[in-house]
Amino acid sequence: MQIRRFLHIAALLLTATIKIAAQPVPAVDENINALVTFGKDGDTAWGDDDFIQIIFFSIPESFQDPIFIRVYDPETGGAFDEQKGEWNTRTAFSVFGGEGACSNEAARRIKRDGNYRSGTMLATRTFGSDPRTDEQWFTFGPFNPSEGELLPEYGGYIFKLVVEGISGDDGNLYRLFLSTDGHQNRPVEGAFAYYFKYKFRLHDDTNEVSHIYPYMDDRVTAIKQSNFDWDNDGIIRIISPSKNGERTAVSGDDHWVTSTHPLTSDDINSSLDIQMIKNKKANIRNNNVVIYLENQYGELLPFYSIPIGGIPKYKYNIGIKPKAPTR
Ligand SMILES: [Ca+2]
Ligand SMILES: [Ca+2]
Ligand SMILES: [Ca+2]
Ligand SMILES: [Ca+2]
Repeated sequence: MQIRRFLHIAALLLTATIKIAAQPVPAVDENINALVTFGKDGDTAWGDDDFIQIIFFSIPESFQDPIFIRVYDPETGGAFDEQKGEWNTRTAFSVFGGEGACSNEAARRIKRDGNYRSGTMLATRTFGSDPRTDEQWFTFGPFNPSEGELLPEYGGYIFKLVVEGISGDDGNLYRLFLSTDGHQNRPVEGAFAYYFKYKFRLHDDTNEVSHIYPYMDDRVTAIKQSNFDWDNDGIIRIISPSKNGERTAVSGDDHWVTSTHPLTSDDINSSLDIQMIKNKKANIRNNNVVIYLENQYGELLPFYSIPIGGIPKYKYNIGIKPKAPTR
């Protein structure tokens, strides 16, 4: 990564994180109900393409107290989860730090066929169906921030949580929280999460709009978005300084679609607001989906739990035509 790009993102992160401490995943601004990972014998038509989810947490270098990674409803059974036949799913949650946790490219690829469990494993635990953790928080840690991988371009010390459905065919729904406390959710000031491929459950309520916030650095001239198993549930649109709701392609059942969207210089050095608006009439429930974004070089773009630079708004007034792309 170029130094200039680095410094820019670091500066923006700093600005964005002074006021906001946003460590729940899904994030508050995303308005997403839950993350989801199916057991590896799951049917991809239920919305998980590879039964693995990878989430990164970034802790500022200045933060020196222990941190905890907390998981809500880590088990698969009882409430909150998606049953197929008998509950028979086992999910491994593993926390990684140290060299290579994020810098190893295999951890940041769409295809999880390399060493995505790179770095040093700091903790791991496998959950089946378990009433003791049903609708309860389970805590990993404490971890010393310096056990993470120091990557200033990603904002500090990086921890990686790998969630793998190691057996069974049910859907494990869960939420995460990066905390300073092992018993309750207390945000780590200045920390945030990021992810390159995101798997989650859309709301059942058709009035809810979910969001993701990828950051556009100064190398991006176009984005290619890909989504999986959207079940044609409404529309996905892009809000940015130059885009007032440009629609992306939306997938149907059990397949990927992609669409490419050129950006203008107005969109650079800010986040996009990618909005997911459900079909009001179809009333699709239990809709699990996967989404990722690449730049024009095919490099994955992270989504951030804090919209870096704030939530973008279209900047032109009605009747004024956006200028043509200049890049
Ligand atoms: Ca089952
Ligand atoms: Ca449960
Ligand atoms: Ca669960
Ligand atoms: Ca789906």
